[in-house]
Amino acid sequence: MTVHPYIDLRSDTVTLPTPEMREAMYSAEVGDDVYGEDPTINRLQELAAAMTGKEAALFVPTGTMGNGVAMLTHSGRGQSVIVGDQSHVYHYEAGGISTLGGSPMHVVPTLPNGMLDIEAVKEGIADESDSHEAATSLICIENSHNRCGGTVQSVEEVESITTLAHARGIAVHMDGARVFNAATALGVPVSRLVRDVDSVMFCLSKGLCAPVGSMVVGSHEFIRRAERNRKLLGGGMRQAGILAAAGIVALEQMVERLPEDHQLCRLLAEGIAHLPYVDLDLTGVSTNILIFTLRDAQGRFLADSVVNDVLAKVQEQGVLISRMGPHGIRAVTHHGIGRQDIERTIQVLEQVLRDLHI
Ligand code: TLP
Repeated sequence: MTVHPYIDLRSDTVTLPTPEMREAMYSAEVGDDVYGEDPTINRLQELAAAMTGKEAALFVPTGTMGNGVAMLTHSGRGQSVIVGDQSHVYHYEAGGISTLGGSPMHVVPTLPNGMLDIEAVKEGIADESDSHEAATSLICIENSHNRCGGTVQSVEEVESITTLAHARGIAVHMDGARVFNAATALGVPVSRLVRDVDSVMFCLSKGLCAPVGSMVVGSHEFIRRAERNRKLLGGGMRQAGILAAAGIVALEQMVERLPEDHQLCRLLAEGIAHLPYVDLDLTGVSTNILIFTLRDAQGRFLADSVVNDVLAKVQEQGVLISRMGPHGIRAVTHHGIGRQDIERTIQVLEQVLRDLHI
């Protein structure tokens, strides 16, 4: 097993498969999944559908492919998709649905908790009757919200989007890469949180520690069509039950420990909130992602070069944190991080920031 010399808070994507996962992978029963004959993938898909309360599920290699497959399935060429200006699908998926499917993205502001600005969504909805406009086919939401700092939108907030969308005949897709973190923080079953959305993508390979894999869930009909789009993108794998076996362990064993990650993230936030230059909103810290900025006494963001220098000095002391967005610094807690790692991180940040002279 790889032992990382650093306290690695760059992302929960760095998590390693657990011994139970490796066991399950070793003994997984497999078959050709393009023929639908991999029993382990079939079992994972049934489990994912049951846990999210949806009819069917599809195993895909990555979250990016899962979002792509879902969006291609909902939206045709020349139909537009409403996305948030801070969303992962907009920032980090190489142009996503616009590149893949010829669907323009209509970008609306994101509120601090990751919720789309509902008035902007209402104004952004275009219909078929005006030939100037690309008619809206889909609204994408993200929960928990990565670039907003792992923030969570409530059941009611999700419903306010789905009610609006469905009244206009528009589908809603949730990028739920960390939807189990969101549901855990809200204290609701994940099936309740996603009940009214038409599709969800969630990742097995982040806080849930599987080495590879994401799921797309939705209706039978939706998943049937999504399978073709997965094939189009080259995601039809063969004896990938080896990977799905780890995914089953992820869903059966790793969801219940997510509160530990959330508590440690909170501990980190509280431990650094009072440090010089640190600007962070403790009220928004509800899952495993912490985003903060560095500002001077006048409230101005510290220069890029200074922020990079801080991260380099922190790294010299054995702690990896990363940048997110124009000014944000991101730290993500996960299975590989314990209380002592967080205490050490607070110590290191304190020392580096107290020694900073600008
Ligand atoms: N997020 C990664 C980076 O791409 C930023 C990370 O380190 O957090 N949706 C959301 C909300 C995500 O955070 C990510 C990955 C994805 C989709 C894509 O998943 P993968 O990396 O499996 O393609």
